[in-house]
Amino acid sequence: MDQIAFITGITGQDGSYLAEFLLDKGYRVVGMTRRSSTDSMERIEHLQTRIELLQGDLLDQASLVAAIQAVKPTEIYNLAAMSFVPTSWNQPVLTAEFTGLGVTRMLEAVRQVDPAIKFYQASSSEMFGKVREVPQNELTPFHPRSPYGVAKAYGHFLTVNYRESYGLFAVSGILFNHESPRRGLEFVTRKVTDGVARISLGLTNVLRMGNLDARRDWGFAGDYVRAMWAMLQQPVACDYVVATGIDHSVRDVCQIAFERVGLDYEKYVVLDEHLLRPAEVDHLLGDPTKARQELGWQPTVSFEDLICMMVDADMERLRNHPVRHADVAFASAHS
Ligand code: NAP
Ligand code: F7E
Repeated sequence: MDQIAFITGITGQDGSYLAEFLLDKGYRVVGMTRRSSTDSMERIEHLQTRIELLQGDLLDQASLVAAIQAVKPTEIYNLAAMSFVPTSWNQPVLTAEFTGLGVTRMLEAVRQVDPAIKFYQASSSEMFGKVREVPQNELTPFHPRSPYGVAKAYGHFLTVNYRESYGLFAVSGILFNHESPRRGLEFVTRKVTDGVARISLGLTNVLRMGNLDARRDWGFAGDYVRAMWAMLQQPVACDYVVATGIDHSVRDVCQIAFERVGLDYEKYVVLDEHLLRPAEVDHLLGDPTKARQELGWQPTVSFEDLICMMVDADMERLRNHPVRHADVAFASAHS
């Protein structure tokens, strides 16, 4: 049978890498996009002749049912969400609608249209929040620390519940932070690599940052989409932690990124208290043993190589597209 993948959130970082990966595997790839007055196709422009796009919104049940009926997918990857943690405090209800209830709407649509469709839910290490143990694995209890984390925990349990209640092949991938040159400008790695490039090119001389001591387990997004696919190829549906098993601080990100262009981060990085969070997740470190053993999954890009890859890409972009400087300055001032 032909493999058909339906990806929500295809215009996002992970959606773009996943679409590339599945096209290379011979899938027909259909992505869901929401209506916008501006173009959000930047990350998938290079794939436009190879993928199909369909309009739909996680807030609109009928649009999800209609899309799944039209596409008849064999696999659904539910990547769409409001994914920026600080925004979830400013827009907690909308975050719950997109990131939490959106999962229910997708699962209900699957149940209604064809319960044989395999379903991947993009869950998050943010569910561990105030961690109960280090490192975190599939059995570690959750203690989310933001409306985003709470909404993701809801989506996770709902996915498990639909698997147990209705026998759906529904899996929850508990992914730790993963980054790339396509990462949104407001997330910390990309904010730093973009800021470093701007400082190196003489466009600014300061980088305002929040908590430099927070620690995360950062990997490369291109590696993580392989794990999503592998989960749907297992004989039995279950949940997996996907992580590198190595943690670093935000300070490490700064140090490596600035060193890449021959600069000392301490001369440019300034603490901005407005960037501290109402409740911080201090330390996330994943234990990817189950993914390694059952999925045969391993990361291929080291933390150092990831940050250097991102700095190099931002240097190249800002050298070649000076028109984007204004956008970048805006994003930095607001995240
Ligand atoms: P991202 O770059 O922020 O992309 C989010 C995607 O969701 C975009 O395509 C966005 O579309 C779409 N979207 C948002 N609201 C929508 C709605 N109401 N209806 C339809 N589409 C909507 O996120 P990402 O980094 O690729 O992450 C993918 C998923 O994995 C997310 O669910 C995220 O929460 C989760 N996750 C990410 C990480 C990570 O480290 N990256 C780790 C764990 C889990 P527009 O382009 O129109 O905005
Ligand atoms: O922050 C600290 C900040 O925004 C990482 C999302 O993909 O991963 C992501 O969530 C850390 C936090 O990612 C700044 O306080 C310091 O401790 O890059 P981030 P996140 O909140 O971990 C999880 C797994 C997801 O699921 C989410 O969707 O960095 N930090 N200074 C800063 N963070 C930002 N953004 N900006 C700063 O200036």
